[in-house]
This record gives sequence, C-alpha cells and structure tokens, in this order.
Amino acid sequence: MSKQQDKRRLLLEVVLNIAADGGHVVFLPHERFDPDAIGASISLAEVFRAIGCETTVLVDAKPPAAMSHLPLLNTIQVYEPGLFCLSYDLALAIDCHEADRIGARADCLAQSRFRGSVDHHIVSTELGRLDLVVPSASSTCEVAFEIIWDLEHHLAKPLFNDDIAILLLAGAITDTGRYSYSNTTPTAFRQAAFLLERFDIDLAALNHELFERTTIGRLQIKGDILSNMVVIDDGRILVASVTRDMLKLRDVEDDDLANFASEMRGANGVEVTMLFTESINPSGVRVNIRSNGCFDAAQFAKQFGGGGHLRAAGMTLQGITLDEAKDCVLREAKRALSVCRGELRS
Ligand SMILES: [Mn+2]
Repeated sequence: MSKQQDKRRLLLEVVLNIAADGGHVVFLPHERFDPDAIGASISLAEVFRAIGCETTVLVDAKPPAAMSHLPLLNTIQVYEPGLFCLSYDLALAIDCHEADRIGARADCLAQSRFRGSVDHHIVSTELGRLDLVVPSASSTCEVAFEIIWDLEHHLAKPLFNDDIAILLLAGAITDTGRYSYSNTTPTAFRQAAFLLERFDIDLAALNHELFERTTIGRLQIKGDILSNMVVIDDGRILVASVTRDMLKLRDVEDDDLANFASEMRGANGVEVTMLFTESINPSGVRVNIRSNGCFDAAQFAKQFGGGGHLRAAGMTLQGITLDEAKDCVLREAKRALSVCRGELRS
C-alpha cells in the first residue's frame, strides 16, 4: 500500500472515531481561497457531517462575487480575528499545509485536539501524521474525492451528491486550467467522468462561470496590464505590474489577477512570467509566477517565503514597494535562469 493510501486510511480512522462521538471538525481553506480550496472544504464538511461529525468551514473573508455561483456557500462561516476559537476535535488546513497560509485562523488549528491537512502543494516543511499532502494530485478536490470515495465504500452508503459534484469539479477545473495544465492527471479525468455519469451537471454553465464570465472593468484592466508588460532577459522573462491606482481606476478587486500571469506564459520564447501586485493587507507586493521549460516556480517562490507548484507559484513580500520587489525578485530570477537547463516535468 502506498504511503499516501496509508495516510488517507489514518485520517479516515480518526474521522470515523470523531464521527462516532459526534465530535467537531473544522476546515480551514487557505487565505484568499479559490474554488479548489473552498470546493474541497465544503465537500468534505458535507460528507463528514453526513457520517456523524459536527462540521464548520471557517474562512478568512466573505466569498468574492465571482464565486457566488458555487453551491452551499451559505454554510461557511467567516472568522473574526480576536474571537475565541472553539476547541475542535480535528482541524484540517485545506489546499495548504502550513499554518502561515491560514493567517489568524492558525490559532484554531493550534487549539484543536488533532490537526492535519488535505493538500496537493509541494511540501517544504515537516509533515504531521494527519497531513495528507499529495503533490501528484492536480487539485485538493482530487484528494477530497478519494477520501469521499473511500468513505462511501467503507460505509456502503452514498455520500457524493449534486452539490458536492459541482464543488469538486469546480476545484478540478480551476486547478487544471480546464484539464489543460501539465498537472492534469488521468485520475482527474476519471473522477470527472464518474461525477458526470452519476449527476446531472451543466458543465458548460460551470465553465462559463469559472472562466468566461467577466466584467467590463476586468477587461479594461487586462488591457492596462498587458499593454504595460516589460520584456527582460532577451524575452525569457515577461513582467507586469499592478498598482492600487490601476485597480481603483477600473474599480476592480485584485482577487484573481493571477490568471494574467498564466496568459502571459503563452508568449513565444518566454520561460517565466511574473505579475507584481501592490497589496494592502498585508501591505507589500504579491508576486504570481508562471513558468515553462527549466524554471521551477515552486522552488523559486520558496526562497521568498512563498510556495506552490512547478509551473505556478506565488509569494507575498511584506513591507516593500513595487520597485523594490521587482528589483530583488528579477535579479534572482535572472540568476536562476542563467543556471537552469533542460525541460522540467511535473
Ligand atoms: Mn489547489
């Protein structure tokens, strides 16, 4: 049996024990949650509740309007810093495995009887017994699917439902870029096929909500960002930046500008794209990195306290201006590119 299966089994054992006593499990998706983090959190919460646990999905902020099409968002709870955390029986970080990705809610993780995570990011810290981190999975929803699948078979009762199917697909579709990124696994396709066979899902509508629906302001800021891109290192690095004034001018939130870093990656000859966004909370600069060829985005982000995947990573540099951030990050990126060779594969 693989190590991952062992870990999944151990986590399930703990959950089944908690369910038997009607214990309480809290899910903590990473800050600035995305459809993968929230989809996996709500799906697992629904299923754990169906088998006898009390469950809470505790988020750092209200869901952005762009995600309002997802089901069951009314079941999540927004954490208010300073409020007392219940002493949960199990706290699970979702789509992350490090306490610093869940901000102030880390207190709730620390005070729980058991703590762990369900995640698919590259591991850079030591993992605990209940950290189920599967970097080969294309999304955390893919890992959540396996957990729910195991529980269905173990308990011989149906646990997937229409809402869960939509949530899991939303996470998988987002994190695989509609099943197109290099992280897309055969398992992701098999899971999608299973969900589409078993439930009546409007896939076109879901894709439209996740990828196509936009606003005039967002179209305008896309033009602003892309028309101000800077080409450096003979076209191997493509850089764009977003100031607070640019966001204000177009009346746009900075929730999902990261997509532009992915779009820029399509340019001929480009190996790394970086999008620098001025951020207020925390005050500093957020950097989204996308890569091709030999550049390991996760490894690069790690040295700045960030993380992610081989082809998509990010970090936030606190207490620094846009120009300072670009100076030091780009110097390091040029250096990394000057020594890297060949084609990395995830
Ligand atoms: Mn994810």
